Amino acid sequence: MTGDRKGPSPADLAAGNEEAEAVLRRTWATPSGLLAALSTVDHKIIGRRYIATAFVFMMLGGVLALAMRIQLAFPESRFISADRYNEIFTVHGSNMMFLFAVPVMEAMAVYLVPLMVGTRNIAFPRLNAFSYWIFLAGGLLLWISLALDTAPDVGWFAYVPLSGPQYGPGKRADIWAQMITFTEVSALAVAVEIVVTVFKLRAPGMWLDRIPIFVWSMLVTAFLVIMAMPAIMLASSSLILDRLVGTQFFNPAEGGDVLLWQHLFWFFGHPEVYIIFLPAVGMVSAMISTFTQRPTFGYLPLVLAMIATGVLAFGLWVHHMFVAGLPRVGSSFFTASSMAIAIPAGTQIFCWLATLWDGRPVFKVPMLFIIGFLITFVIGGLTGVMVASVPFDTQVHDTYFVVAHFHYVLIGGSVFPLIGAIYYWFPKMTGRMMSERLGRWAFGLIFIGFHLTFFPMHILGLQGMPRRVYTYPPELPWAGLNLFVSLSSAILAAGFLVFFIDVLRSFRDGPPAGANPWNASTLEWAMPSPPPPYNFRHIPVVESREPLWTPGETLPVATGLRLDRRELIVSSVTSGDPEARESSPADSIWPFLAAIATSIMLIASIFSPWAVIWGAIPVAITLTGWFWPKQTPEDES
Ligand code: HEM
Ligand SMILES: [Cu+2]
Repeated sequence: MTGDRKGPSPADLAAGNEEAEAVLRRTWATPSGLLAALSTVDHKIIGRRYIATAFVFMMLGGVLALAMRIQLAFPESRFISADRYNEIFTVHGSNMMFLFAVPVMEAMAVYLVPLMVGTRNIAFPRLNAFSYWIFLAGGLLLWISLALDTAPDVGWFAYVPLSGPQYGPGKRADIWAQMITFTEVSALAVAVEIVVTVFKLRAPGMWLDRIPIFVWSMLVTAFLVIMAMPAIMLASSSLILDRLVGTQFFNPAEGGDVLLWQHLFWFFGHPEVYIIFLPAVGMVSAMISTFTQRPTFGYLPLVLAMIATGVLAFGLWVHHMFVAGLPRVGSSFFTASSMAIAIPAGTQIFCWLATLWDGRPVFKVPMLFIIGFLITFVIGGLTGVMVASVPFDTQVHDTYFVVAHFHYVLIGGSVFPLIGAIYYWFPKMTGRMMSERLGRWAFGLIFIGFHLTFFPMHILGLQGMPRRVYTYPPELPWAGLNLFVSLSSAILAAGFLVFFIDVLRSFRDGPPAGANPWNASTLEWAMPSPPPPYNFRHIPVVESREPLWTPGETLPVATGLRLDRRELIVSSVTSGDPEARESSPADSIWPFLAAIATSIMLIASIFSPWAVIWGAIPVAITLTGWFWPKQTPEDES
């Protein structure tokens, strides 16, 4: 009841009363100041932070890549020692996969999904804050260990027995394994938030077949995270136990099994590729639709293809283990399923081409990156079909051919769409446009630099150059191409530099964007840019797949949510019909403190198993603070 209360009511807000809007703003806003910044649970602030942090890690990982390329430019180079090289490629790979690619996709979802489904905050906003801090702590752990020269040196898949107690002395492998725990806790938390946000917080009228394709892609991704990540956590925890308390999970001499590691790792590691790729599918669909001003062709086939990709992704992890000596029949099955994944991929590409064909594409910067994506990803897919065949894989296993292949897929399949997506959504996130001109430069340098860097690696691989070598003798015919590759990587780096400069510049000096600068169709463009703290003045009512393209009328809305407390509409899973109102938690410092307590426990348990026991005490205290009922309006329900 609001009638007996002083101050403006929801009806005043509907009538356009400014005081009512001010109350709503105050209810949702994060005050200024450090404590408030650490306490905020606004998904937009956390999402932006998350994206920025992931890009900082990407830049640092890129610096390591350049260091490797400097070392490999000439035979018998002495720039980096063998030991240090092992650390560098391990940190580069682990960082790119666990601290950049997966987190950045989830961070985009943290920012965009609540806006796209028409709600005021993500589900479980305090968990969301916690997941960011845990991610940050895990990233710092890895990078500080590199600075202290105790970084992991066993490769991003940390195979046992190399990473086991016998061959991996010191704390390097433990740091790797614990970094995994940090990033997986964070990834799982976000995945759960996304699933619940999409299922329960959709705007009235957003039936399942009106959900934007990007939101579908993040929903499928979230399920992949929930199913794949526990496998790697199991693996890394078993590894820590083997190393710290002398269990023998991976020691065949005591009844353990080395291959167990590979199965657990790749049961996660292959779906991981799709955890990175599926969000990109969603981004590409959104951008193609906007820049052709057409609904994406084939909504249903696209959604089904994403689900099929998600299911198939769990059926092909063994293609990473063809040379591990598994039974033949098994290998044939996994070859077939690896090739079958080309079917949903083909469906997606067909739908995009049909949309382009039907519309009049405008080639703004995001579209350039989509073209780069299509070309690069198709080449990576072709070499993927090649390495899925056992005889060919046996030949090129652990050579630079594989390094070329996976960079084509990872960078082509996700970094290109992602950079396009940053150009596309930057106006929404900051209220300012990025530069078309610098964007074209960035694209040109990145695209050309990328292909000149990675294409020759296929040839190096066929010439027999193994991966993970820190140098090579001058007699071998690898020197010329390696120098060429290293020089080209400078072009690639220059492209990323232009991109970063454009981002920093546009923050301050970019031209104002307005609410919907690209005339896009989905709900995130319905409010001013950047969005106000409460996202939507009134919760929109969705009547079609392209709510902003309905001609001639303003968006229908649902009114009546309270202004003086953080209320959301909770809707039914399938139809998006409103079912209840729920209040969304207020800002709180406890998720931050809980993340610190959890980090101390996880890091200390690298050194002593007892840390799990005493470290649980501060965790319990902070969680108690987090969940303590405070009788504020937000905690009433
Ligand atoms: C920015 C340009 C990049 C360059 C020049 C580059 C270069 C390299 C090089 C030289 C290696 C070592 C190969 C070896 O010795 O075996 C490597 C490994 C790797 N890179 Fe990149 N890379 C780049 C970006 C990325 C990105 C964006 C990702 C992921 C999203 C990525 C993922 C990996 C992985 C997983 C490894 C394997 C590490 C290992 O063997 O443990 N790289 N990269
Ligand atoms: Cu795979």
